Amino acid sequence: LDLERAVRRALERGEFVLHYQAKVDLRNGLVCGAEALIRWRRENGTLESPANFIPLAEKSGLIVSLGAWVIDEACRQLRSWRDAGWGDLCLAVNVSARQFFAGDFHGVVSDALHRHGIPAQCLELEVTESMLMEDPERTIAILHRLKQIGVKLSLDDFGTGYSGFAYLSRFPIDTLKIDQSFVRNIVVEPEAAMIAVSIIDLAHRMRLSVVAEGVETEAQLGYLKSKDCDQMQGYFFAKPLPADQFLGLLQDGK
Ligand code: G
Ligand code: G
Ligand code: MN
Ligand code: NA
Repeated sequence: LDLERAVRRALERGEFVLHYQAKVDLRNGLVCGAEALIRWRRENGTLESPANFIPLAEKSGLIVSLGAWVIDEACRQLRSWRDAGWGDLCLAVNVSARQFFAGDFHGVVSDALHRHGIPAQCLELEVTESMLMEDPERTIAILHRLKQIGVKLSLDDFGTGYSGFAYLSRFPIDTLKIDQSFVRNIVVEPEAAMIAVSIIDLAHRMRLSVVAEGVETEAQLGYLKSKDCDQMQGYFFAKPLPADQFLGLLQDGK
């Protein structure tokens, strides 16, 4: 309960920040976007990982306002990068179940886009399979409303959830993100490689794009490229960075 109060106060005081992890287009090696990941800059200067407060924010319902802040802040940041000449950049934000199913999620998304003048296709919402399977029919309706706005939708941590092919084909999504657990072992475990390759193949047959997460080595990168994976994210290229350092990364790659 103390932590809950602290999170609420931190939101009022503006102690949350977003870091940005590059997404790289594997065809040309260029940064095509980033995933926004929240951090809590505490009074004593330490950066708190979301693993330590997102679950609590979900339980208490604070995730609804915290999540709305994340979407607004990501759009604000994207506006400033677009103004600086980076018009092709896309930003992805993570969405949690309680936030997704809360009354006016659709309104939160469209308001943030309008407030900052961001084309909808530049914003991507990352949802997880397990979250969508809580109530598939309601989920499909919400996903369709979000698609009407024009935002991109991706399935995060793909391969670790429960959705069968029947539902997968009914979710109006754009992208599958191969879970880190497969990517980590991709060049050492035939099973992990087989799963990753199957996900790439499945995505392409469904006309979806596919992103590998957690790429840490050149060997993993080479393997994914040889299997026609579209994009990658991971420490091999860049860790999640504060906004100014992410901009530096963009400028260096120019
Ligand atoms: O970078 P990492 O330690 O940032 O993230 C840990 C976990 O927190 C991941 O599962 C990630 O998806 C989640 N996470 C990071 N930022 C957000 C956010 O803004 N909203 C939600 N719901 N989850 C987030
Ligand atoms: O659940 P989601 O996929 O959104 O969470 C992303 C998490 O993965 C964040 O905690 C992020 O910091 C972390 N991450 C990103 N790239 C790598 C990587 O190359 N290796 C590892 N171990 N973690 C990563
Ligand atoms: Mn994610
Ligand atoms: Na993931």
